[in-house]
Amino acid sequence: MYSLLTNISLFADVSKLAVDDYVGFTFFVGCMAMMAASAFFFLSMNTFDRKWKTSVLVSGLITFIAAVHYWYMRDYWAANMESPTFFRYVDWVLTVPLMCVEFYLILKVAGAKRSLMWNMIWLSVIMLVTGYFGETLYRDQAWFWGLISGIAYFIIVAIIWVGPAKKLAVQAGGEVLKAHKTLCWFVLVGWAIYPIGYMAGTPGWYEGIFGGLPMDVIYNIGDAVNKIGFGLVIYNLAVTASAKETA
Ligand SMILES: *C/C=C(C)/C=C/C=C(C)/C=C/C1=C(C)CCCC1(C)C
Repeated sequence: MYSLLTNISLFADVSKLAVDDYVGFTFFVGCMAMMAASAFFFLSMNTFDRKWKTSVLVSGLITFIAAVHYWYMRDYWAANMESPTFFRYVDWVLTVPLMCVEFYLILKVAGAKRSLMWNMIWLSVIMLVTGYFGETLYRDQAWFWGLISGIAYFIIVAIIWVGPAKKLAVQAGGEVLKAHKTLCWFVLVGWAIYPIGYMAGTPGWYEGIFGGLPMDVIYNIGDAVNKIGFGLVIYNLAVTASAKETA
C-alpha cells in the first residue's frame, strides 16, 4: 500500500525548499491560497441567484486554473531553479480573458454587448502574447515587445476607466458601479505589478531599477492580489446586490 501511494505523483518525493528561496516559497503559498479561494468561491456560489452565480463561478474558475498552474510551477521551479515562463503564460492567457468576461457579466444588467467583451479579450491576448515574445523568443528586444504589450494594456485601462465599459457601469449604478470602480483600480494598480516583474526579469535599459527583486516573486504577488482580490470584489457584489434585491 505504501509503495502504491509513493508511486502516485502526489505522494512522490518532495523537493527541498531552502529558507531563502522566496520564489519557491511564494509559489508554495500562492498554490495554497489559490486552492483555498477556489473552494470558497465554488462552495458559496449556490447561495446566490442566477444573475450572480455565473460571476462567482468565473471567480472560482480563475483561482482554480491558477491553483493547478501553481502546482506545476512550484514543482518546475523546485526541480530546475528556472522561471516556469511557459506555464506562467498559459495560466495568464486563460485567466486574464476570464477577468475580461467578469467585466462583461456584471455590466450585462446595463446591456453590455458581447463585442465589448471580445474587444477586451483580444487586447488581453495581444498584451500577453507580445509579453511572452519579449520574455522568451526575442529577449534582446524585450523593451520593444514590452512596449507593444503596454499599449494593449493601456487600451484596456481606457475602455474600463473612461470608455464604453465605464458608461455602462454608470447606467447600471448602485452596487454594480461601486464594484466596477474597485475592479478598475485593480486593473490600473494591481495589473501594473506585472510590467514591473517583466522589467526586473528581462534585459534592457531599465535593468537594475528594481534592485534585483526576483521576477517570479513579483509575478506571484501580483497573481495573489489580482486573482483573489478580483474574485472577492465580485463575491461582495453578489452578496450586497442579492441582499438589496430581497429587501
Ligand atoms: C492573473 C493574471 C493576471 C491578472 C496577469 C496580468 C498580466 C499583465 C497585466 C501583464 C502585462 C505585461 C505588460 C503590461 C508589459 C510587459 C509584459 C507583461 C505581459 C508582463
